[in-house]
Amino acid sequence: MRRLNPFRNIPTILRAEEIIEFAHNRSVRVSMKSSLRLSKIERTRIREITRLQEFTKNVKLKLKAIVDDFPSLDRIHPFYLELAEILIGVDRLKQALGAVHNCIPLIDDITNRHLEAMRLADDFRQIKRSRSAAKGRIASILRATSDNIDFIIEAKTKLGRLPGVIPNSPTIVCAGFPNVGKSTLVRAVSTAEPEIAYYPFTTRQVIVGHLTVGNQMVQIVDTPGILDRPMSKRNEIERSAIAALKYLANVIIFIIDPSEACGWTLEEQINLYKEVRRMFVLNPLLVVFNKVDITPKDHMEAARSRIPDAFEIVAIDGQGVDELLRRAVDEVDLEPIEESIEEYKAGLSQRKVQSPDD
Ligand SMILES: Nc1nc2c(ncn2[C@@H]2O[C@H](COP(=O)(O)OP(=O)(O)OP(=O)(O)O)[C@@H](O)[C@H]2O)c(=O)[nH]1
Ligand SMILES: [Mg+2]
Repeated sequence: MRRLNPFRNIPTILRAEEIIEFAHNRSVRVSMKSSLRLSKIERTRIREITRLQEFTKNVKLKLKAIVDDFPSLDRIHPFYLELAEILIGVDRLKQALGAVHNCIPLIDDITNRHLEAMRLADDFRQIKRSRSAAKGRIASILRATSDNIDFIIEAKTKLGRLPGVIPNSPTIVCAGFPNVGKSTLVRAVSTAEPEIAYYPFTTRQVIVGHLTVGNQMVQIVDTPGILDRPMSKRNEIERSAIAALKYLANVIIFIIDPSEACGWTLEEQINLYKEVRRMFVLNPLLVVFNKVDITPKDHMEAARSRIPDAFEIVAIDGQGVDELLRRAVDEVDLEPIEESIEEYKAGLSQRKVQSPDD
């Protein structure tokens, strides 16, 4: 099954100075059979022209690789596009890729003009000066765009750390305030190994795990805690949790800690629950009271009176968890997934029919 983080396998990107050095090393290494019948100036001309061509070829190769190896932002899964927007800024990224791409015709132009001068020169020092001037000007172009290259490298590093999601796999997303036990639940039931700690904001990015419920393979997503505040005030970590809810969730498990050991009141948590409910009206959403093992009786009663149909679990020892997961899987609307499998199969057999090899 294909796991999909389109940014994970981008090959190494060289920085501006590294490209200059790489291309320079390649260009001075070109060896030529020198014919004794040629005059010194002609031998110099051929050697210097070849060196400049080799230098340009390698610079262009590396610049083209930066642009071509970067996943097309217009075609990636919306979850990754949104994360790219949150973590990097899609417009700035497109602008950086465009700027790198635009260096190529400038470099061609400089190379062609200097090659022409080298072909016409009648002094070997002049030929060498032209070659060196061309390399200098190309290096300046690269240095002028080094901020863009550095930005693309930073984007590759940040986005490469995102989890791989399996598209079309039924997906449960766990959300709630910080410190309520989201990671404890996800870690207990799936392959994911998020860090768990007694303080808030432990989970700082979306984490994906897998589990089987009955005979159904399910993806479960742990998210960073969200605070009850306006969207415009939310930081990039909270906004990545919202992106997971928006683009990955077939079912949302909203966890509330009625013991308030998490550090937030029941009231604050219920406000956030209501907001999430409003934002994702169409998603099935299961409310869960976690930490019922340490919740005082009066708190428990208060919580039950506010949300009577909430599940009650103890994520640290698994109490109530199986039932919760079974319900979550029941809530996943599997129909669209079956449809997309059928579509995929139909596409395959069509391609087979069309294939000239068959
Ligand atoms: N008593 C009790 N403690 C729990 C339970 N579930 C989680 N905890 C504790 O609550 C604390 C927070 O748990 P996490 O799983 O890290 O919480 P989180 O919601 O992922 O927190 P962030 O990543 O910061 O948003 C840890 O000390 C857990 O051991 C539970 O059912 N009972
Ligand atoms: Mg966590």
